[in-house]
Amino acid sequence: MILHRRALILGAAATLAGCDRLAKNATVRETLFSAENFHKWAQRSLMARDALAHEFRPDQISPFFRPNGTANPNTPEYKTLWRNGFADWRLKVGGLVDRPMSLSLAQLHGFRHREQITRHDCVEGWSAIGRWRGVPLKQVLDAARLRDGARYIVFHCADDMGGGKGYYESIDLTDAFHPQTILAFALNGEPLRVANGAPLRLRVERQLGYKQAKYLMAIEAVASLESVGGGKGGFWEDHAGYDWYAGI
Ligand SMILES: Nc1nc2c(c(=O)[nH]1)N[C@H]1C(S)=C(S)[C@@H](COP(=O)(O)O)O[C@H]1N2
Ligand SMILES: [Mo]
Repeated sequence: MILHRRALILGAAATLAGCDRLAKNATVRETLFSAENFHKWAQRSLMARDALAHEFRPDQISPFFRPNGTANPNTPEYKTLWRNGFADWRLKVGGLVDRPMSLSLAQLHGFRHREQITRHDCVEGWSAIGRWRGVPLKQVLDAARLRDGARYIVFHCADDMGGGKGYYESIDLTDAFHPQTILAFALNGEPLRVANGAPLRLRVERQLGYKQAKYLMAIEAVASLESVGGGKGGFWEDHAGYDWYAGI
């Protein structure tokens, strides 16, 4: 299903670019969905960036939301935060903003919430439907006042992916301000479990599983992705050549 939809997107891109045969080549495909080229392509294509992801009925919710990737960061810092029920956890909001912030969970709960029942699709070939509740990212960005030069939002996570470096991901402002893009603190009516990203994780519903950063510690507004990790905008983008734009 995912592959089929992605093939359709790819087909549309190829037609627009006028190079059907070339686009089937893996290198061209990677280049097409890198952060740099994605914008040019999206502008020329007919893709509606603001369309909503499908929302499901409560009876369609999966009985179990399978954890994937890191299921517990297990670092001394994270364990300390967890033991205290995340009372000392703070989400740092910084980079190209006029008002840097450090938000507690209680403060995040004070923003307007949104709830959505959506399907999570992992590239590894499994899906799960869950009811997410959280704060639209737009609200936090509006409170922090993005500066003119900001073009991407980067998410920094608590899990150590090797050498003390955490998982990280990024999205552009179109996705950052999308109504279904939320900083989620609850899944299926319960506070987020550690396995699913406690205390806070990103939901960016038009994209694949690896974009849904768990264990958020900081969000940063940047002008370019060059200085983020290896420069491709995300942990798996840098380490496994995954597309930066993982549209579904
Ligand atoms: N911090 C962090 N976020 C992450 C990952 C991870 O390993 N660390 N894995 C990603 C992948 S590949 C998927 S499919 C989803 C899994 O979310 P879940 O554990 O709630 O199922 O989280 C994504 N976000
Ligand atoms: Mo995934």
